[in-house]
Amino acid sequence: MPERRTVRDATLDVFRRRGLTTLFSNPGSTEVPFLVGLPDDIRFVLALHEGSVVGMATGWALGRGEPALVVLHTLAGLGNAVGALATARLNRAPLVVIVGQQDRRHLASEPFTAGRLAGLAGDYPVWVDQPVRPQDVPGAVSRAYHEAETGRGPALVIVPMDDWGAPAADEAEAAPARLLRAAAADPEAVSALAALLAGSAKPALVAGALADEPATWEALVGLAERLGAPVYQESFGARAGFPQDHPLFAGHLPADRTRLRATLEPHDVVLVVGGPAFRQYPYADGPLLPEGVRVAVVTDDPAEAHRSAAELAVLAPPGAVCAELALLLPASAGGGAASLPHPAAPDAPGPEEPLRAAHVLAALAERLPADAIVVEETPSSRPELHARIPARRPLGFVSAAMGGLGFALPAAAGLKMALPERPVVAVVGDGSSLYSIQALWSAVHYRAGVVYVILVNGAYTVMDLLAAQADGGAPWPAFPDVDVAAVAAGLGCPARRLSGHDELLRTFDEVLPRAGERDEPVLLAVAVAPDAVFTP
Ligand SMILES: Cc1ncc(C[n+]2csc(CCOP(=O)(O)OP(=O)(O)O)c2C)c(N)n1
Ligand SMILES: [Mg+2]
Repeated sequence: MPERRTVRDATLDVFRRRGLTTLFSNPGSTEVPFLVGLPDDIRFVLALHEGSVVGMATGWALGRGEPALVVLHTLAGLGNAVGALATARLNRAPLVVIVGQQDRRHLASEPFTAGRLAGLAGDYPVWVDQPVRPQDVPGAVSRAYHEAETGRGPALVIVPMDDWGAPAADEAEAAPARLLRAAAADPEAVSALAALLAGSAKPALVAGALADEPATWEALVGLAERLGAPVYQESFGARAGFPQDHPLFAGHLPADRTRLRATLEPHDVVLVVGGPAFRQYPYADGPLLPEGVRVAVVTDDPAEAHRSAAELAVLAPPGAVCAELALLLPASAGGGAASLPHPAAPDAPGPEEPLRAAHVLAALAERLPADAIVVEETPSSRPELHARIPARRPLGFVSAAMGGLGFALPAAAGLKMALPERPVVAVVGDGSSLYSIQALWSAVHYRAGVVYVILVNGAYTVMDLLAAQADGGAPWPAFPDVDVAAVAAGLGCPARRLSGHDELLRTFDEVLPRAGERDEPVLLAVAVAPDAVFTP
């Protein structure tokens, strides 16, 4: 008699049908019944902390533009992953997350490792399900796939460990085999925006993270050229939505109201594409906008539309809307080229002088291949990175959307695994590198040839600068004794310490031109002096 098909068999088939055949995990006892004897067509990817598990899966999902599969251990595993799950949501990375749970048959008595899991990640997951019967697990996973894609974030299915061996149901799953999302631009929405732009003498465009998609880049370039309008990038965004080497690129918007007003002052209409109006960081008094500036937003994220300070928000696919707008609007001479000042390369340091982040970023900018993916997590040097390193291709810039450190190392590994031909360079502060340092082991083991450039200033420099701005002494110490290269080596990752300018240039010349072909990560720990100013 053939063996009865189990919930596990049926769930594995769901994974196969949905292309969820790479599984990012850190295993525990509650996942053993699912994981032992995993079939060969499902690739298991181990990370040594759940923050890295989810960070790698996030990079993988962003790189492929499809949901990634994650299996987390019960309470402690999910708990460790919460920050990374929040980042996945904010970075709009679709994840199907299976969370292990103790055995249903004694859950009521709270056995060792049982957890109150459903609320643990707060409202950051786009969907959380605890199937009422084991037989509902495969359908819940199918639905999680759609929920993750539509909601663009992690969808969690909590599965007690005894469910996997239970007999599967015969009935079909309650989830569509194929789901198509309408992507056309609504003519009414397009004409409302067109009317606003047609009456503008000095329009400006702002690209947000949701514009980071090849067709939207193309459409936004077309619209900007049609209008002759400068294009700004939203401040502190997770992605770039416009080619930053284009003559109409006008730089990143400032992150405080005072300077935002000054920047937008010359314009009468501002159209934000794929972003909110407006993302801010330090609070400043006064109105958000200069008087008389009319703002419209087009985004396909409802929350972003709902919280925007705009006269008109259009909830629609931004690329399709921009393409239609470019057809509808008359060509205009506009303001012509944006006058974006490009910082000159800094003078080489003198023989006794330390390198500064500017030297490293300028040297990178000169050597990065155009299709490089730059993963940024270098808090005090972020403004300088933006000024010096333009994103030139879609996915050319990736950063944690709300600044949660510990994202860059694993996400870069996941991105490189997803897009092995693209050069992936992570520029990371020394403090930031330590939150998910164990991701280096996974990068080595799974042949993710990321170039990790660590800016070693021996401190949480941005925190020190913020403390100084607050006129207070910082109670946290510096950590000049931390040897990131030694930690990397301890995790099996090739690492070099660099401190001289010639040595830096030589190493970059050696490593960067062929960064796309690497299948081994390398960590370059570059000693730099702490920057003295931070004006985001
Ligand atoms: C998970 C997490 N913990 C703490 C912080 C607060 N934080 C923001 S920047 C920073 C220091 C970063 O130091 P480093 O990476 O060395 O960059 P530097 O400021 O030196 O450029 C800290 C602790 C955070 N953003 N995320
Ligand atoms: Mg630092």
